[in-house]
Amino acid sequence: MKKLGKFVNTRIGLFTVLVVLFWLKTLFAYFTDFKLGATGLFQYLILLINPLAVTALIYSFAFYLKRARFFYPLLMGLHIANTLLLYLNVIYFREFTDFMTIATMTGYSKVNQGLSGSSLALTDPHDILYWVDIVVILVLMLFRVIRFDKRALASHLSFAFTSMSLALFGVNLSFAEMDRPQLLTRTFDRTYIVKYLGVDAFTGYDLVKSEHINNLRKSATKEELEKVKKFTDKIYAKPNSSMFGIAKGRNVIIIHLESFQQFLIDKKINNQEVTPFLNSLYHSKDTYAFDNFFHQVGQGKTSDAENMLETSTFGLQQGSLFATLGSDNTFQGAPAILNQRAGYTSAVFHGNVASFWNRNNVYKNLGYQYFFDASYYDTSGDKATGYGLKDKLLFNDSVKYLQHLQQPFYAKFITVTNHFPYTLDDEDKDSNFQTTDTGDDNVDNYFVTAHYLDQSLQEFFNYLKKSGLYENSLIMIYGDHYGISNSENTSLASVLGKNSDDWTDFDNAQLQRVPLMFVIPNSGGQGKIYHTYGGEVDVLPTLLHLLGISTHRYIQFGTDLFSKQHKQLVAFRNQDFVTPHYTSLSGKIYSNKTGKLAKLTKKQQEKLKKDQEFVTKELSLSDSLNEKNLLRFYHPKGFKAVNPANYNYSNGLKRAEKIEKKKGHKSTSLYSKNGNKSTANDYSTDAPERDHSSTDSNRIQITNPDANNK
Ligand code: GP9
Ligand code: MN
Repeated sequence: MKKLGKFVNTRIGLFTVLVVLFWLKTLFAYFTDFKLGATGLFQYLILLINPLAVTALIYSFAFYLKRARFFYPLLMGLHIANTLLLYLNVIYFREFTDFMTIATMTGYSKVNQGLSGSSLALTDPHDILYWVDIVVILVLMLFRVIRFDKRALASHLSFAFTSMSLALFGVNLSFAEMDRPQLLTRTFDRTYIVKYLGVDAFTGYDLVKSEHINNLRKSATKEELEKVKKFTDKIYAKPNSSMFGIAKGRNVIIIHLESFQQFLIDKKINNQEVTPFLNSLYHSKDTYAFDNFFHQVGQGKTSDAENMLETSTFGLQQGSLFATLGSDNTFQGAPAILNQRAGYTSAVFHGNVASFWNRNNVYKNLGYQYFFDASYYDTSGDKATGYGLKDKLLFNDSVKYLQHLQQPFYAKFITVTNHFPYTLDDEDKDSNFQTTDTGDDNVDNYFVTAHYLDQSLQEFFNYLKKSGLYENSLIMIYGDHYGISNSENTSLASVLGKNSDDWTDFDNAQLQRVPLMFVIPNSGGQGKIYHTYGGEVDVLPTLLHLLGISTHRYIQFGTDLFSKQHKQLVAFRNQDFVTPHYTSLSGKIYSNKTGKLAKLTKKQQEKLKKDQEFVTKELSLSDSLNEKNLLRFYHPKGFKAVNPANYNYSNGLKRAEKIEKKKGHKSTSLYSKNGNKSTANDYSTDAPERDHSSTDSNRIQITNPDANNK
């Protein structure tokens, strides 16, 4: 005790005690108030060490002050400020299951309004533990039990502390990168950054990022908007009159096929179809399908696909638009347009935590009325894999919510089971399906999870038919991006009947095709497979035109795939591109016919140069639109700007039921139409987990505190 007393009376001693105290408080927050969902020994190890480095780094700055009357106030001030930041995040997390960004702190964010009086009511008796050390130390200082040490640290020693903390932070960062590559460049989830680097590092990182965005936005002018508008006006393609409005007034059901590539369609392995159900849809007379449709995502993967489909603008060159800009961006996207033009109710069903890809914030800016995230489902035990609820359960367990939505609705289902690393419990595997034997686990397992996804879709379609939803819906199915990465494509080559030895970049590019199908039952049986070249930015205008909604007034970078004026030039996010005849990769032009470098005439060269210029221009204009948030200056006819403060995703079911009640016999929900009876019995699934009541180990963390009222 005496020794400790002596130690605290030195500068290094007090510094060490404060660093340790803050470390303990952070760990306390990690394990009680925050739900960070750490799994596995390595993640726990990172969790344990992550507050140490940054705390030591920050506190070490006090050493540079030589005089005791400056050193002590600064050191204590830093400790208090640091505790305050942690504590405010604790309170904030209790309300929003999210961490405070600079935008929320400064009141700039319209989505989450920062802490209000009501959030302060969210205090808990154990909060005392966050503050008690400070009170004790201040009292001890007052009574001279802790005495000020007059001896300053030599400059080289102070410097040693700072650089040691920096080095420790480097170790922390590299551990984090090992476990979660591209943690900072992709920024998929604030929770992840806190989990790996701590609250301080997250706040610092967010400060740098938001400073950059703020500067960009401040400099934005209306003229820049005009430039964008001029471009999108010029590329606008008018609807094909034979397709315009053929699905008018129908529900729109969107099925996001995770990591699903076009090569899976009609693929047979050991003489068995991988996705027999999707294949049957693909060839159906009710389906308008595309076989030259490409994903265009960047680092934002799923979220980039969502952004393109909802807004017909591109994702960003770096990082995810959802994560970096989505909390504050002005969108003029599908849920708002459909609601305002045709009275659609909008909802997303997704069995992962709401904060992933910042969806909890972005969806509000898009105008989504409901978001049924993991907290609405039982994801315990074997019901989920790494990214959330298994697909068969997602569809089955969503029906109880879906049936209460007023029709017409725009409902998006984001599947997850067919996600890297493509692991599936044995109980979910179809014993009749024999996958490939390439020796590459990812490739071999990919077919197994794709097969599972196909089965889950079939079960859902059976329900749609039985419940009557099918007939008055348009079901749009698409793959979000590749599942097998370029580095693994050589393992895939033999499965595709190719030779891995002469696999090229051209082959990689061709594999970026993903499915796109519009299933429109009873639409005249004109469905077929279109060979038009297009990409994810083209979906929104195509869809709106099918629903009979004109799009000329909006700023959209894609064009209607059915239109005769649609330009068949598909830009990838890295400025490569594909046309019906050529594929341009890092400036090299391949012929699609031969797969080899193309021999071009002068005229063809000129034409391709123009195409490249077009691609560069559209990407950079889309970036300027989003980075500078130019849509805030744009007011298309009849469009009311979305106010995110109007949306709240807790108690979704109760809210829908309340609307049903209020509307009475005018309610158009499936439930009301069914004589106020549930349609859940129309659903039949062979998912083995259905009746497992195990709640032992949650594979993903449920983070919504309102979970039990739903
Ligand atoms: C997570 C899921 C996966 O919720 O949508 O995103 P991805 O890793 O494919 O971008
Ligand atoms: Mn994805």
